[in-house]
Amino acid sequence: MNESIAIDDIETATTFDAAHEALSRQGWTVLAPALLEGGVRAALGRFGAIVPQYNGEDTWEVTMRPGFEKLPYSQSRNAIGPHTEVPVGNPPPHYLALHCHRQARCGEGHTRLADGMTFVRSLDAELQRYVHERPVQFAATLAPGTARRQTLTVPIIDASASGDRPIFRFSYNQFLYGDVNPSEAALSGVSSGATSVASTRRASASRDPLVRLAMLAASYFESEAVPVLIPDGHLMIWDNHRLIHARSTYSDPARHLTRYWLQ
Ligand SMILES: O=C(O)CCC(=O)C(=O)O
Ligand SMILES: [Fe+2]
Repeated sequence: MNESIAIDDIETATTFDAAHEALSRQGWTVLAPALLEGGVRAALGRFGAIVPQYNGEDTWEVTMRPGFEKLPYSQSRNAIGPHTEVPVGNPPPHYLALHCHRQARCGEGHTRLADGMTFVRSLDAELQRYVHERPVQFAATLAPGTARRQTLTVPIIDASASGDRPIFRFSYNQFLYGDVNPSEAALSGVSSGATSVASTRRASASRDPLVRLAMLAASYFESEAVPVLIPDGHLMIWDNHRLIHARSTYSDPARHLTRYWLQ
């Protein structure tokens, strides 16, 4: 196996000023290891306050764990469709960060990023109106297959948010399968109530705006998203109110990143 890792053609910030500039210009930045010498938490503190995640803790390990082999989940090696983090949050975490301990050596496992508003401008007028005006019920079980479910009903572009910019929310999983963290049953379109909604949606794919949005985002990501293979020891931060992210499938079981949420 090739132990070196090709750093994609991405700019890496070597000062905090450069990182802040990139974050406000393009919505994301990758911090070089030199900026993390005082600790990852201290570096993150320059961008926001770390807040707890679904597990109630400040950190979440993005690495393969048994039990999620068939799911589009952070602790699997599967691809994850275009989404924003915690769309049921009000507000969702403002920034997301991934600290890379070891990137996949298989040539895949890219974190992919695209600007939500730029994606929206690629849509036809009817869908643009839909994302601005129509309230959508976002729904997330805390982990696949568990019982606790949160919902929030807001337009995909929420202009009523308190900041100076709208908040963009998106979930390929939710729009196709009815939940941000779909169970295996929801993915295969059998059993539970939520699932019959999902299969009905897929059946009427051409008419359902959410299904169309999921499909259009997936193909938009193929051609337009920036694929970032965060190098070992680096930290990527992005604006979760503005960017959509996704992940490509990978095979290397040693890929390991730690995820943080900031407000
Ligand atoms: O594995 C990745 O690159 C990102 C996974 C993801 O979407 C997340 O942890 O929020
Ligand atoms: Fe994510």
